[in-house]
Amino acid sequence: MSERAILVTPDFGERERLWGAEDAAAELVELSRSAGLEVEGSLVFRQRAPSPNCLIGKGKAEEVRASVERFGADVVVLQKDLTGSQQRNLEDLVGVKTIDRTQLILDIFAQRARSQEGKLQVELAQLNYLLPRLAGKGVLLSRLGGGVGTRGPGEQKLEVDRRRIRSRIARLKQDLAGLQARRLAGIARKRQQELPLIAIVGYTNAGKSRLFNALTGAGVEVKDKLFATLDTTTRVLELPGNARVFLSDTVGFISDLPHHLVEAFKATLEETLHADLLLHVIDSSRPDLQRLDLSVLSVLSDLGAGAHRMVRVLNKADLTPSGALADLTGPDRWPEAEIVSALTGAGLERLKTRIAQEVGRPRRLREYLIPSGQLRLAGLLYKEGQVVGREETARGTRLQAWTDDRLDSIVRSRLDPPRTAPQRDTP
Ligand SMILES: Nc1nc2c(ncn2[C@@H]2O[C@H](COP(=O)(O)OP(=O)(O)OP(=O)(O)O)[C@@H](O)[C@H]2O)c(=O)[nH]1
Ligand SMILES: [Mg+2]
Repeated sequence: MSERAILVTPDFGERERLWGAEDAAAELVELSRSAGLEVEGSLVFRQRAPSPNCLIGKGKAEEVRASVERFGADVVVLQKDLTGSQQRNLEDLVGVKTIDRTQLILDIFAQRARSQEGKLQVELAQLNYLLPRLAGKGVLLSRLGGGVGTRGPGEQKLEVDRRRIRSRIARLKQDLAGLQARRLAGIARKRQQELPLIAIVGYTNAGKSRLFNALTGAGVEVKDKLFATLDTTTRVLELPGNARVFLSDTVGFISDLPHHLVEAFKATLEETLHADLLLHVIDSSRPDLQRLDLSVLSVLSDLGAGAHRMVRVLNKADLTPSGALADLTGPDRWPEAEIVSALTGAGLERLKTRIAQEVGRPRRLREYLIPSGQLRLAGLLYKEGQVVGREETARGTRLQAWTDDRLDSIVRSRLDPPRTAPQRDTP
């Protein structure tokens, strides 16, 4: 029987946050369902500041307890991360097991991990999460029974002291390094075949695997759940004009991805780091796609793939009104984006042609210093190249952009106009 959950999203009015409490709460519902929980209720409330003692404050905790009792809930899920002591205090106040968003995501990963590498990576992330939270004699570790938030590297394995956890972490890192070496050798072999490597990236549930299957005929699992895919799959993709490339599908990203997971899954994302081109799949039907786009870019830059060449692919076009699609590909949004539906197959031939063009016309990352009087050149770089960095300096705007040789020579020729005024000899 699945566990019943009450979800709690406190809103501390953080100004720098990318998303509002309602979006955060909606995503927590999706995450909870993906973890196999039955969501009985979701509480969202404003609060001036986090309470150091139990994060949401005693009064709110009482309200949560009332909901827990009304619905006979087994677990409370907090949208914000808890410290070890906040978690214990809150559990005392609400009367049931309490977990935070990071634990929930770790739990989904633990449920889904199939490959040996995936399992080791999840265990590593879980132990790294647990380690600083071990207070005194492992209250956290003494929990028994299955269910979300208690699944883990195995309860017996957790019944050990910090030192043993540390040595387990060291061991896991070693084993993973071995697997990673093999993975790198695999990538090197692909390189020898001299086929470009194209990696599909994007927010979880954007339709990456479905697109991958539609393009390559592979049978990667597709699910309307978050984090359906945890492993990387690579296939050869035939393109128009007899070109061939490697295409890979991999784990999806999410806003505020727990950094332990990013660290642990670096090896799985190795294909992404070595890719010649990223296909950034976006669910065009989501109203908050701008935020998701920024989240993906931020994870990519955390990984060190922030400057990769990228084509945005607006997927699920069958669900999106054509007016909205036209806005998305308007001049001030993503004019270079491809519109597709992995479900109906619309746009896939165009996408393949585009991939063939991109890999047939190699671009390099170059730097340009555009004087303030020549900003039209910056516009050209934005339009025809791909600008990945911008910095205002005293001498003008410094842009880092992917350009092919043709665009590069156009920009450079206009940047350094030959002096028209003849040099006068000094008398
Ligand atoms: N209507 C529609 N649904 C789609 C389309 N592409 C994917 N989906 C659905 O969206 C859901 C997620 O698809 P996946 O391919 O598993 O998404 P993903 O990006 O691989 O997700 P993760 O592996 O969880 O990161 C599934 O229910 C798909 O059937 C599309 O073009 N149109
Ligand atoms: Mg997938």
